[in-house]
Amino acid sequence: MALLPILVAPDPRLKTKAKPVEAVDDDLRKLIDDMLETMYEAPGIGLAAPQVGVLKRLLVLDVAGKDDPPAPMAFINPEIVWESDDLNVYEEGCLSIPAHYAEVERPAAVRVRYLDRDGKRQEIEADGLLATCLQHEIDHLDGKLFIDYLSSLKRNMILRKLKKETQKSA
Ligand code: GNR
Ligand code: NI
Repeated sequence: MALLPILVAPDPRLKTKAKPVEAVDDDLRKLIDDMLETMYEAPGIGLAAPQVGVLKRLLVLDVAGKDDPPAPMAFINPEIVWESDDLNVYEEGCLSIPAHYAEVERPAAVRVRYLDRDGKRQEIEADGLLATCLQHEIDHLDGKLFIDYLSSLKRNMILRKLKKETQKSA
């Protein structure tokens, strides 16, 4: 197991569309385990491969409550095959946009087709936090961040601050 460095915006890799996973093999399962370890350590409830610089269509998440046992999940080549007409607003954060939060409106429920860590085809219908998190992570695979849903004024304010902080730590 290993912790992976998490990219922070603005990084061009976070704006790049990721490529489908070709083979669900031991190397991919090692990446999944490293991503889960990185997500738990951060801590976060989800992590997409592009956030650790791997431009593949892969994400992990765990939306279990604090007092519930861990429920790690991995989604390979996920596709939204249905979304509800009714919408939900969540206050979102992102490990690649540290210390900034904003309300984002998304479909309240989604149906997602994906491969599991054994390469088996699966479908899941999600609502609540899981639906929001899945959409947030699948957006990462398409080079999209939650700040892309905000006004350009708010987005640019956040990006300017992040740039300044990156310069300080460089
Ligand atoms: O840890 C995270 N929390 C979160 C809260 C609301 C909506 C989405 C998320 S995902 C985020 C981790 C992350 O950046 N995943 O890409
Ligand atoms: Ni994120």
